Amino acid sequence: MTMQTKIMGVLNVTPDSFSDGGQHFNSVDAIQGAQRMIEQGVDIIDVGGESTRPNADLVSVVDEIQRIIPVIEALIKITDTPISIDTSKPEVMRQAVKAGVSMINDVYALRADGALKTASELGVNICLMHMQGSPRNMQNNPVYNDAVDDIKYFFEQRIEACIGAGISTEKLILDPGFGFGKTYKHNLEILHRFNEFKSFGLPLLAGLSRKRMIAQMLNNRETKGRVVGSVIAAILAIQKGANIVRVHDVLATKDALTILQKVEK
Ligand code: YH5
Repeated sequence: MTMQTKIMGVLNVTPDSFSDGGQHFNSVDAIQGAQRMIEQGVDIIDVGGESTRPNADLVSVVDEIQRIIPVIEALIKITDTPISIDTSKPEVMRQAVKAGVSMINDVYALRADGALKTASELGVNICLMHMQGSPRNMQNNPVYNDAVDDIKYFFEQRIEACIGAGISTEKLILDPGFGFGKTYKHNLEILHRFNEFKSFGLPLLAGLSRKRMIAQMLNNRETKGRVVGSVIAAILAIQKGANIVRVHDVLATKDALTILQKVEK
């Protein structure tokens, strides 16, 4: 059960305010970061050019493509490690798949105009993440009837939309989207009941790494002190059925997973 668990490493390709040329130094850092993750045994590299943190600035399609495509092209040359693209924009999906990525990781779950059709045409794997609201407003009083049931209803709707667009369910991965339009209480409930998302028979992805809910569980620890909390949260999600964990700290998570697998076989 835990044998097939995969570690997805987060590779942010966002502007470096200290570099004058912007793009160049940025790509070098990103490629070095990816190389480090590869050495540490990452299974999937998740390349993202648009910050989806609350209140982050929106990035134009052109900017996002200019940021991520050179990095993807460089990675494809140096590794066979599967690469996913963290985007909601159809044109970015197209260019990224053309450059060699094998998975779309979409925090909007293909709700942007043209995204369903594009993803269907591209034929790659797709992670459908749940988010209530948009990154701009999602943390402003999120409300659910029952967070897990409401997210399951959302998954039903999105799976139906994908099937309607000609996407095979074999391509789909589901993710409840920790921190995306959820209070601390909602996030804890979703982790506690994570196994309920198994009912779809699809692979599950959990992204808990370094998120605020980890800090909140640890009495508002600063970002740098969230590694141990993030690793144990990833392991708990795996024990509750997560097949992929999206993490910043690949080596630490890999070590924890190795221990889990030795114990559970
Ligand atoms: C996710 O869960 N998350 S980007 C705030 C943080 C730390 C980390 C306040 N993309 C997910 O990682 N894709 C992101 O500290 C994602 N699932 C999937 N599939 C947000 C993030 C982060 C935000």
